[in-house]
Amino acid sequence: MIYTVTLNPAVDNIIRTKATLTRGKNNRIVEKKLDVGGKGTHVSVGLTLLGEENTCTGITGEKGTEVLVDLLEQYNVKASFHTVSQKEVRNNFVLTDQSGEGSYMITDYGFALTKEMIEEFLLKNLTSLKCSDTVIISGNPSMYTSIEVFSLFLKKLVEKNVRIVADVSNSFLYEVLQQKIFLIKPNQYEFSDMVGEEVHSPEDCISAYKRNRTKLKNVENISVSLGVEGSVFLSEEKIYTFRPPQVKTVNDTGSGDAFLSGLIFGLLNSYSIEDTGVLATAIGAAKAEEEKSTGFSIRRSKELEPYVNYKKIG
Ligand code: TA6
Repeated sequence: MIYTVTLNPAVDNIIRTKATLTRGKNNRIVEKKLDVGGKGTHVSVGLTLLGEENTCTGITGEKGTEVLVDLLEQYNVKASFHTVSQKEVRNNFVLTDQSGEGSYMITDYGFALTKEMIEEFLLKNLTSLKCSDTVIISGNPSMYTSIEVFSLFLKKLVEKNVRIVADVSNSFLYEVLQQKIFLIKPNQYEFSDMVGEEVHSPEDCISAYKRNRTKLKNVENISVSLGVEGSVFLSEEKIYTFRPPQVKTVNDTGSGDAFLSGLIFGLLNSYSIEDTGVLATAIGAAKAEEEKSTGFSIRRSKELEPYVNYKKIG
C-alpha cells in the first residue's frame, strides 16, 4: 500500500486576475476557486490519476477539514487525516494572471506538531503499516514543529521498515538524510546544502554527486529539480538528465508534486529510468498548463512525452 503523509496540509485559494499582477494597481479578480493544497495531497491526486491506489494521510486542524476532504474526494482520493481540535486547516493563496510567467504562492505557517499528535496519528491513521508499504512524506511540517518531533515520526517509520520517499527541505531534509531513504526530490538549492557546494546546472549536480557519494550513501534515488533546466536523476547505477518541453504556463503551483507522483509511479511499477523520467517530466509540464494547483490531464501528458529531452549520463 502507498500512503502519502502531509504534515501541514492546506486549502489553496486560487485567485486569477485579468491583467498581469501589478503593485499599486487595482488587480481585478476574474476567477476564484478552492483547490487541494499541501504537497503530499497533490502526490495522492497524481497517483490516483495514474491509477495507483493510495491513501492520503496527514495531520490537520479540525476546523475546515471537511473542505479539504471534499476537495480530495472530487479527485477520488481516499483521505484519512488525524484532526487536531481547536486548530484549523491552513489556508494558502495562489495568485495567477494571464502573463504566463507562473504563479505567486502565499502560504500560512500552520501549527506546531507535538509528540502526542504524531503518536496518535501513527496509532489511528497508519495502524496497518507493513514493511512492503511505501510512505511518501511530502511537504514540511509547520516550521514551528521541533526537529525532535519530526525525527520521532521518521524513526517510527524506519522501525516499521517501510520504503520512505521524502520531499522536504531545510532541517527536515537534513534529518531525512540520517535514515535509509528510497527517493528524495530536492531542488538545486537544497541539493547544494546537502553536498556543501553550489550547483547551478545538471553538470554541476552530477559532478557534486560523484564527489559526495559517501555523504549521500543513505539515499537510493535522488531527483534534483532545476526549474526550467528540468531535472537530474542520480543513483548508484544510473544518472540521467531530463528537460521538459516548452508549454504555456497557466499555474506552475503543484508541478513539482505532480512530477513526484510520476516518478513514484514509474519507480514502483519497475519502469526504466528513461520511461520514469519522461513520464514524470511530461506530467509536470502538463500540470503547469492547468489553472488549478493539483491534477493534470493524462492525455496531455502523453502528448508531451515525445517532446521530453533526456540524456543517459551514467
Ligand atoms: O507545491 C504546491 C503547494 O502544495 C501548494 O498547493 C501550496 O499549498 C504550497 O505548496 C504548500 O507548501 P508548503 O511548503 O507551505 O507546505
